Amino acid sequence: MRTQVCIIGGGPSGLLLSQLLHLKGIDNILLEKHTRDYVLSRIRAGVLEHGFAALMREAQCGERMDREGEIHDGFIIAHDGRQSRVDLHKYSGGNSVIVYGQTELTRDLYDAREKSGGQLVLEADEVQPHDLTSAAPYVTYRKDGAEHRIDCEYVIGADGFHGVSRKSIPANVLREYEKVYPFGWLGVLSRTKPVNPELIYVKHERGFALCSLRSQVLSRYYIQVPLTDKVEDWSDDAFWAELKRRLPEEVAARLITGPSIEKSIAPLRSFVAEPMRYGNLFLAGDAAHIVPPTGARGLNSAASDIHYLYHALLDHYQKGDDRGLENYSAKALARVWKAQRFSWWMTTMLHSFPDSIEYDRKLQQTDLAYLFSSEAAQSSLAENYVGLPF
Ligand code: RFL
Ligand code: PHB
Repeated sequence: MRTQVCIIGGGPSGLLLSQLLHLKGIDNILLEKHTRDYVLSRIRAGVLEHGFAALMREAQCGERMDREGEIHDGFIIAHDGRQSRVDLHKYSGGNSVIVYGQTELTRDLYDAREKSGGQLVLEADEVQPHDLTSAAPYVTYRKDGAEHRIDCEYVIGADGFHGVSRKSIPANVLREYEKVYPFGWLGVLSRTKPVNPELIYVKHERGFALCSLRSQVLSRYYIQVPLTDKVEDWSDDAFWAELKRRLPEEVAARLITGPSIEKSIAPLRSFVAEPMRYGNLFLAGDAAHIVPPTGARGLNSAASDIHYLYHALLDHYQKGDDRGLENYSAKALARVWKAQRFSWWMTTMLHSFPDSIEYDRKLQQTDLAYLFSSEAAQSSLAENYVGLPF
């Protein structure tokens, strides 16, 4: 098989790029290790920045997002016995975010790719890129017991944190930066009415908690847990009881609980791999960088990579201009590091750290006191949360 662009990974990054390129007549094949149902079963992001939403519309996949997604103009931070509202709209110059689940967005992208006859290979095993620094790279994989080969011009590594793409960059070229946090988030999805119309981020001495939602009948809640905890340790009743202990009393009193329809623990990690290009391989999304979910930046950072990569490939194929491809890594990383900084700051301000000293806890309190006493500080939070410009 031969194509212009071979995309490894059928998560939101790979699918979005595949669809955008397809609409501009750039031939591409996407290889995904798992089934579509498996990819859709992973409950992840819920908050989309407007730049991401714009890309979904450009990909002609924004219709259901615009119909069913909820526009949020602000969120609450509960801390030190208070509930303080961050007015995103006011402090970001009229912007907002859209609450629309990654599962639904990924479903929309799969539907669009399938409707337009996109070349998707699902359950592709042993995917391996080759000859990445030559002008004729290729990707091999196994499917139904047979070996296949795709010759292409560019390989896009959009295969997430555990993918094969980043691992194909030689160790003497790749530089990795990593920070592992000493806790994880236990998340529960339940078919219940959300406790609040807006998200509530909770800083509590027992640990962080988050009340989020997918729709008016579907809630998503998280609590900070030690890394040693296992999902099996947490019955639904234990989860709800612990969440209630961390919520402000009047919020806990109106919390509607129900059986969990998904429950999982995600460890919190910050990670960046540099450079994001090696020869004709370009990394995008979680394949190159991870943030703790506190700032809702992960999927949104993936979207900015796709924005840069899409325009770079368009310039290459339509105008013969390679400057975008040459600058891709530096440009993407500049924005990636800002998302890293913001996510680290939100995480540090709102979580309980097992090894913190009294001094650290005073600084956390002061960070929040300063935030809600300063319009400049709230503007800084708001412009990062709604998404810095691409
Ligand atoms: P994905 O979604 O991991 O997709 C990668 C795909 O590649 C496939 N794959 C392979 N395919 C072929 N060959 C191989 N060798 C392969 N290895 C892997 C995988 O099967 C998969 O389908 O990466 P992508 O597309 O870059 O998307 C990134 C986002 O998924 C991620 O950043 C977000 O989910 C992060 N995140 C959030 N981001 C936000 O912007 N806002 C949020 O509110 C938000 N909340 C979250 C989150 C992530 C969470 N977890 C569980 C990590 C909440 C949580 C709890
Ligand atoms: C979610 O709804 O899953 C979610 C929302 C906001 C975050 C992280 C996760 O910061």
